[in-house]
Parts: sequence; C-alpha cells; structure tokens
Amino acid sequence: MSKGERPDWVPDANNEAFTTYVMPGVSDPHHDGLPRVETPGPAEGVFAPVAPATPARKLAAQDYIDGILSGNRTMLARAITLIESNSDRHLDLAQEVLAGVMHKSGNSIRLGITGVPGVGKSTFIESFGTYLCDENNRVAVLAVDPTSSLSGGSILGDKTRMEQLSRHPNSFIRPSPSGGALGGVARKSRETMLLCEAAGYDIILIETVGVGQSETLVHSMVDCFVVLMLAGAGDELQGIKKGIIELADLLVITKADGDNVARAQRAQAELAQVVRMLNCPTEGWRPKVLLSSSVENKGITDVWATIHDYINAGKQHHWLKEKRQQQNVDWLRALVDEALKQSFRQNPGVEKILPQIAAQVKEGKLPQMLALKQLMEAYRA
Ligand SMILES: Nc1nc2c(ncn2[C@@H]2O[C@H](COP(=O)(O)OP(=O)(O)O)[C@@H](O)[C@H]2O)c(=O)[nH]1
Ligand SMILES: [Mg+2]
Repeated sequence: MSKGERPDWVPDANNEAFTTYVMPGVSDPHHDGLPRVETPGPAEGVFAPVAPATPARKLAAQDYIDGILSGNRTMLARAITLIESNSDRHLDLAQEVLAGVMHKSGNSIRLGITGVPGVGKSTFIESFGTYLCDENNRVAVLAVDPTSSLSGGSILGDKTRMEQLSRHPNSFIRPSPSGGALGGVARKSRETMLLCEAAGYDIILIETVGVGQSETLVHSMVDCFVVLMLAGAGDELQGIKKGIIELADLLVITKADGDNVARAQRAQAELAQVVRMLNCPTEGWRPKVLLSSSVENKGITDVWATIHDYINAGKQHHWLKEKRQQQNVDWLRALVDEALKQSFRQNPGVEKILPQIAAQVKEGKLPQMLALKQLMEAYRA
C-alpha cells in the first residue's frame, strides 16, 4: 500500500470523517514520526526548523533539558519521542528529562477539544490555533487516541486538516502517541503536555481522537473542556446520554455556516436550556453555548474570549489552581492503582494458584471473598 492510501478496512460509509491514512513507516528511533516540513531560510530564527536528528550522538538528559528550556523544537520533539518510547531503557532518561524541566511547566492554558468524529475538531483547531498563533501565542496541539494501537508511527492522525497551523512558526503539532494500553497513552500525553509547557508553549490544545475513553482521559488533564457539537441529528440528546455535556465547560456548535445557520441557532437555544437545567458545581461559571464556523472563520474570537472569562473566573474563585492540584494527585493515585494491579498479576504465588481458584469461582464452588482471601495470602507470602 502506498503513502496516503486508505487501508481496505476503512469503511466506505465513513467517508471524510474517517481520517486514517497509511503513512510511510519510520525506522529512525530519533525521528518524531512527522513528515519533514521545509522551513525557508533563517528568518524563523528562534525556532530551529525541524531537522532530521543526527543518530550518531547519544544525548544526555542535560542536552534534552537545555534544548527544551531554550525552546528548541527539534529537542522537544526528540524528548517526546523518548517519553513515548515503550522501552524500559528509555524510561529513566525520559523521567530525568521530565524532572529537569518540570519547574518551567504549568504556565499554559490547557484546553481539551472533544466531540464525535466528524464534528469538526481538527478543522476547528486549525482555525482557532492559527488565530491564537497570529495573536502571538505559542500553541501546542496534541491528540489523544487510546484506540490506536499500531506502533512505529505508521499511522498518523489527520495532520492534513491542520496544514496552515502546522506551518506557523508559533505552533507545534504532535500526533497521537501510538501503542499500548490506556494508561500508557495517558502517561505519554500528560508528560508531553508538560514538556511543551516547559518549551514555552502557552496554550495547549488536546484533541480527543478515539471515542469513549479518550474524553474522560483528556478531561482529567485540562483546565477547560470544550465540547463541539453538530446541530440537528439528535446530537444534543446523544451528548446528554453520554454525560459529555456534564463534563463541558464550554459548548460550541460547529459548522454554523451556509444553510446550516438557522439550524445551528436553534440547537444553540435548545442546548442553552439543557445547560441551564444542569447543576453547575463550578463557582462563578455556567457553561456557555457558542456558535462557530471554521470554514468562514466565525465565532473563533468569541470562543477565545469565553475561555478567558472561564480562566478568570477560575482564578478569582480559586478553583483553577485547586483543579490542577487535584488532577496531579488523581494521576498519582491512578499510577499507584495500576502498579499494584500489575504487581499482583505478576506475583509468582498468585500466578500459580489463580487458574484453579478462577475455575472454582467460575463453577460457583468457591465464594469470591474466600477466593480473594486465598489470593491475597499468596500475594503477601
Ligand atoms: N461547512 C463546514 N464544514 C466543516 C467545518 N468544520 C469542519 N467541516 C468539515 O467536517 C468534516 C470533518 O471535519 P474534521 O475537522 O476532520 O472533524 P473531526 O473528526 O472532529 O476532527 C470535514 O469534511 C470538514 O471539512 C465548518 O466549520 N463548516
Ligand atoms: Mg480530527
């Protein structure tokens, strides 16, 4: 299969909204998996153009740290590759780098952008992100996709939707980390976000790519959770059922252009009513419902102004800092849970007796609590 071709397992019916294409594989371990963008001349000064990494020299943690802190994109990309590596060999170095830059992280506005596939997330990020970059912000775009389990950078997300933004000297775009369990993707995304902040990116946009799990994951790592919605087609109700609206700090109805405007306005009124009925646990903030069109570049400044209001409310009522602190601790808790689970499953004593015990439980011959007791005894032995 050649570059840009769709794999044959892509359903025809999914048309444009299905954004998976086959990309050439990447074998260089230092390559960040992105196509090389030729940046003309030295005019871009501060940001070195992304050049192929020199594989010869092995970098020490301090090289990465210095590079990231000076805003060097190549070093940032290489450090992210390190963070994303599934090899134990890279873990210590990656964590050393992270520890060395963390004091410079945390100074950004973290935004989650979610919504059903096809709602227009990538296109929205393209126009919103470009607007923010033009306003002299430095914008990092990350994608979180727990459903993508293919490794080696062979499949990338829809970077093509962000062509203009990806060329902007103030932007940094990183597609979804590939590989592994939800916990792995969560760790990589979180740590990548911190690296980007340390490199001076002051707005982080995180697009959810998969459906389902990625929303809660992204919600747990951002300041403001923006839910994009389509007018009509019962999407308002879908969102309610899935509980996504309850998570939203801001709702944006997309594609409010052409003959879709009237429908979008109706949806806005309906959604605003739904939001009014929800109880808002956030002091000084009630989720707003806005309209936008990425193709006509409408509503973009409104969205930004509203996010500003949200952040200001969070500072004024002191919940923004608390929210982040809570997210930090929640993350540690999740890691501890994961580590304990793994330690339990890999315990030789447990492994030995688990099959018989599971069989007895399956047949209804052994109460679960008694089974648990035996397993815990084996674990602690
Ligand atoms: N008319 C219109 N179409 C849009 C707009 N934004 C996105 N689209 C189209 O909707 C489709 C899905 O967009 P995409 O950004 O890939 O959605 P995602 O799956 O949520 O990332 C594409 O065909 C876009 O061209 C918009 O503001 N107006
Ligand atoms: Mg997309």
